[in-house]
Amino acid sequence: CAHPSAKPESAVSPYACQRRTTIDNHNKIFTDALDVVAENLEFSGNQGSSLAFKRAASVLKSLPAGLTRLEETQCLPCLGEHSRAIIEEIFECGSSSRVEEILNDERYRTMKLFSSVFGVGPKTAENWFCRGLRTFEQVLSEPSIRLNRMQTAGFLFYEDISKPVSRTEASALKIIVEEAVICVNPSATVNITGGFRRGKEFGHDVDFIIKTPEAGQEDVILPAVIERFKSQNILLYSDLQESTFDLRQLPTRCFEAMDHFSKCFLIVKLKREQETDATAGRDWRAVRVDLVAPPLERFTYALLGWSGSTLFERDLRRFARLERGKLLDNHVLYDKATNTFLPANTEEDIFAHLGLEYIEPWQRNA
Ligand code: TTP
Ligand code: MN
Ligand code: MN
Ligand code: MN
Repeated sequence: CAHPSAKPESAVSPYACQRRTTIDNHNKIFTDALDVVAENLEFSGNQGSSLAFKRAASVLKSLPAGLTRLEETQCLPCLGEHSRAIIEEIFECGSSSRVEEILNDERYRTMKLFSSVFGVGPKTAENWFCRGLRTFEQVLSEPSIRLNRMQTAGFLFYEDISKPVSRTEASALKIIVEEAVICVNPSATVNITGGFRRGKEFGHDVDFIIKTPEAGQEDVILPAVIERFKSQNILLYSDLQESTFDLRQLPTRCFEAMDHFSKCFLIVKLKREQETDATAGRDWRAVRVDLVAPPLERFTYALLGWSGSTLFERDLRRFARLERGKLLDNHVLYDKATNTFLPANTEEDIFAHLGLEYIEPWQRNA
C-alpha cells in the first residue's frame, strides 16, 4: 500500500458518500457473511461493532470487481482484522465457520424470525426470546403477550408483506398513489424514493415522497390520501404521523431514523394478475407502503434523506460534520462556521455545498 499521506486518486474512501455503489455487488459471498455478523451483533446490542462490520461489507460492495486474494484487502479502509479473518476463511474453505455458527444459533434464528414481523423491533424480539418463545404459534398463544396494532397487522399480513415487492408492483402502486394524490391536489406530484429509486429490483416496501407547491398542503394531503384509500377499500393498515416539524430547529448531532415530516406507514391491497398459493381465493396481495410529505422548501433534503441507503445517509451526515463542519439531516444543511442554512434546489446543490462529487441515486447502494 501507498504511504498514508500520498492519497492516490484511485484510493477507496472510508466514507460511503465518496464511493459509487451500484446494485451489482461483485463480492456478495463476502458481504453476505459480513452482514450476518453485523446483524448478529446488532441483535445482541453491540451497535458499535455491528456498524464496523457493516462498513467493511459496504466497502466491498463498492469495488468494481470481486476480490481475488486476501492481500487486496490491505489497501481498503474499514476492513479490520475481524473482517479480514472472515474473508480469509471464505477464501480458504468457501465459507466462514463463525458465520455458519451464527446461522445455526438459536438466539440469532429466533431474533431474525421475530424481527421480520412488521412492528417488532429488536427489543420486543429479545423480550419474546428471553421468555423462551421460539415460534410465531408460541407468541400468538402466549396469554401474557398483548400485541399492539402494528404487530397485529404484521402477523395478519405476514405471508404477503414478507414477500419482496417487485419493481413492476412498485410501478403499479405509483399509479394508485399518484391518482389519489392528484385527486386531492392536482398540483401535487409523486416520486418513488427508497430502494427503488436506487435501482433495486425488489424491496421490502415502496417509498413515495409527495411534493406540494402550496404551503401548508403537506399537512392535509396524507390524511386525504388515506381517506381515499379507505373509500376504495384498499387500505389494510395505516399509521399516520403528523408533522412535528419546527423550522427553527437545528439539525441533530447524530443520525436519526425518524424525521419530523408528515408521513404514514401503510399496508394496502394491490390487485394481482395471477393467484398464488399465498393469495388463494383473493385477487390482491398486501404491500407495505411509506408516504412522506415534506414542506416544499425542505423537499430536496427530504428526498436525499429518504433515498438511502441507510449507510450512505449515515456517512453523508458524518462526512458533513467531521470533514466540513456542517450539519445535515432530512430537513436542512447548516454551516457551523457561518451559522447559516445552506439553500438547495436539487440534490446536486447539497453535494456541491459539501464539496462532494455528485453521486447518482443508483450509486448510493452502500
Ligand atoms: P427503507 O424503506 O427502510 O429502506 P430501503 O427502501 O432502502 O430498502 P427496502 O428495499 O428494504 O425497502 O428506508 C428508505 C429510506 O428512508 C432510508 O434511507 C431511511 C429513510 N427514512 C427516513 O429518513 N425517515 C423515516 O422516518 C423513515 C421511516 C425512513
Ligand atoms: Mn460492475
Ligand atoms: Mn423501502
Ligand atoms: Mn420504507
